[in-house]
Amino acid sequence: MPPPSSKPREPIVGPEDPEPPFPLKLKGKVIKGFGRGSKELGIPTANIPISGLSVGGNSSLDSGIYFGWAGLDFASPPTPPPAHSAAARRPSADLMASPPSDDPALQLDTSAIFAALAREDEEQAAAGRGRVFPMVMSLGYNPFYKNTVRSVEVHILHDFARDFYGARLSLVILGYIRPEYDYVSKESLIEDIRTDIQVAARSLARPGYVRYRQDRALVEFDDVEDEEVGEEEKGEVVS
Ligand code: ADP
Ligand code: RBF
Ligand code: MG
Repeated sequence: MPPPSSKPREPIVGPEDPEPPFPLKLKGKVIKGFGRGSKELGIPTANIPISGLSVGGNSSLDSGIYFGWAGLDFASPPTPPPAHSAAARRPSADLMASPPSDDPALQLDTSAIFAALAREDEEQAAAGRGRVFPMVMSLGYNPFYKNTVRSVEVHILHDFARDFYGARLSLVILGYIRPEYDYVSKESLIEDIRTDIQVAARSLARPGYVRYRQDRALVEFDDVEDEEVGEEEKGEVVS
């Protein structure tokens, strides 16, 4: 599906409080993806096995772009950054700083809101538990790249010093942003993803959504399977 012709995007999506089917939950270990996120697009995405979708009975979830919270457990050893280190890129920080604008929705400094929330987590992080971050998630076939298997990819709105392949990731998905599109150019795909990051940040900064950061599922990882999955291609195909 092509994107609607250069229509301006809504700055915030969804109702004031998440409504069914949200919240949806999903967990998995961070695996190797297609190797494109950081290198080609400048936007790293932590891929988790698609089999994680069936855990909460979500295997029929529509493809598209979603937002919510991500709990990350670094208990598994972090891997050293590859040559094209994702950590060298900092797309989210720039995007969350509020740009000059007359629209009050666009003046929101979401990075300041999330920094304050993160400070509340410090004690928990020091105790060795996971930390919670805002996230935007792509579920689907990446029509621009014509993938043959469905994938789950999460961009976390935080600048990490290093990669975290093998870490356990727990998602609480709270809303839907848009369907996946095909694009005329890589640049227009990147532009839309950057807008998704801003839409996710603003949408999540509302009290009805911030509340879900307390969900225990985000910091409890004991139920994440210890399966070794090498590459995205090995993921289970869910149609
Ligand atoms: P792959 O194709 O293997 O998924 P990417 O280029 O998409 O590679 O980079 C993803 C990796 O980058 C993640 O697995 C993670 O280890 C790391 N990473 C660093 N910063 C982020 C971030 N903000 N969001 C998601 N992943 C990140
Ligand atoms: N790929 C597409 O082909 N079409 C899309 O509309 C699309 N939207 C995305 C939105 C977000 C927020 C993210 C993180 C990724 C999106 N992708 C999309 C996937 C992108 O092509 C993929 O992350 C890279 O190719 C790396 O696997
Ligand atoms: Mg990726």
